[in-house]
Amino acid sequence: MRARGGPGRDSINRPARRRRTPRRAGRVAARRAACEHDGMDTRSSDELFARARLVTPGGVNSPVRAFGSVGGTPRFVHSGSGCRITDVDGNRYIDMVGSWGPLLLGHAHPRVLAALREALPAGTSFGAPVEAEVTLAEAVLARVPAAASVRFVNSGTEATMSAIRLARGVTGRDLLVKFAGNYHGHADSLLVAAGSGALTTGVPSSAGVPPGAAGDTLVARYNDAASLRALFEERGERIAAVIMEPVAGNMGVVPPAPGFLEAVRELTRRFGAAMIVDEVMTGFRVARGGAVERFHLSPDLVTWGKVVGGGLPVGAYGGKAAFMDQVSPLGPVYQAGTLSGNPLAMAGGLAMLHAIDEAGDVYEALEERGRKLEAGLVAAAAQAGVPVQVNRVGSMLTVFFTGSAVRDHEGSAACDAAAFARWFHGLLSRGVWWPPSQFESAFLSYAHRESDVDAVVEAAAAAFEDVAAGAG
Ligand code: KE4
Repeated sequence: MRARGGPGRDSINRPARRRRTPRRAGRVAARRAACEHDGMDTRSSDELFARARLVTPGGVNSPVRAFGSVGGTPRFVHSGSGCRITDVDGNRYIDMVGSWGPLLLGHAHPRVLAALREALPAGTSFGAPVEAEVTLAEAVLARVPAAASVRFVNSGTEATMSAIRLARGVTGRDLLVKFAGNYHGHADSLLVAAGSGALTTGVPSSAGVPPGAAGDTLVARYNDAASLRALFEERGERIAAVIMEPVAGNMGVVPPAPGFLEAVRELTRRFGAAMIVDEVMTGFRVARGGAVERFHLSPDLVTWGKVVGGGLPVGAYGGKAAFMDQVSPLGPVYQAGTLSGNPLAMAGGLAMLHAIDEAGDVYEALEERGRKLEAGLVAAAAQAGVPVQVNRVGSMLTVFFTGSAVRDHEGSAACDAAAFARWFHGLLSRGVWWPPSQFESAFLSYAHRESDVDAVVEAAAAAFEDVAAGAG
């Protein structure tokens, strides 16, 4: 790969510039054109992607990053600051992905970086308890009093798979219910009618998941309590738990219909099943106490990820003592992890939660800017004559390319993904990095100022015109 320094910095390996002859200039121009995407110089991203595909499946460490459903070459990021990221070719973008949710306060928040710098000299991992684990657990429980205790793991997937095992261990039952289009990570039993990347790759259930693992997972329709009731009436005595996204984000954003969350709680309570609220995406984002606070929920178990780690690898699960007191070493349900409670990750998460409190108006600001963004996008699409539905909860938002309301997985799957892809590239070419899939949530951060929202709307308006013109 040609060494290229970050933007505004000379790389120490940058080759001395050779004098350009007309013939050479022509070759350079041709090569540049071949390595331009969306009107940008993407040579270093292209070179890195070619290298990456030789050593990593698809060249990425998580499928959705590969731009599979929108086409084109994924950009390799050099750095982030606030609401902006810069790729390895020096192209700058307003970031609407936010690392898929962790960065509620934007990239490289000074409070988080300072906490990591302070923790680093003490060492990176001990495989023994440290104070930071206790302090972060106390901070989580202070925000979610519905949970009696919390166990830290290293990802959202670990959190949900552990919560499901716990529910099965405590109830003595096997069956799990999830909702079509909800994504809870890549554990075998959860890759059934899953959302997020599983939808993006068009593989709603993954290869390699044996029938025995998937067979105990039943699927209901999101926002359709009757479909859940039917499963309980048929097999309720065998259902260990219902796991759900309290605000769906992984089929695109789909808010819970009025009464839906309450219906899930009533049915699980009536049939003795655990209600697991998966707050990996919504936790500490849609309110200080997450969806549990915003929607006044009383779940048996909650899972967290993303924000709780401040951008470091942290997942967590917690809930009622009747469940959590059965987790090893207290009880018979086993779960463990070498790097669980890692001191650096704990420091990052704690700094994030403290910085949110210190800012004082994070949730009000996110609601206000989210409302402004939503209104701007709706008006821009209407102006271009492009039929869209914009679903939003706080700082989570999806632009669905459809003329119909999107209330469940079917509605989401019926969207015009090709039009979305054209819109995505229209935005990218204008310096806005939107999530590269119709089936994902975009994320505003506290670092997005009103002027940044205006800039996103301006670029989106032009991209809608591209879609209307069938360009791209
Ligand atoms: P992780 O294992 O990726 O940390 O968390 C899995 C998970 C669990 N539950 C919910 C509600 C989630 O949204 C996620 C992960 N979200 C995706 C974005 N839709 C992660 C991005 C990716 O897969 O690269």
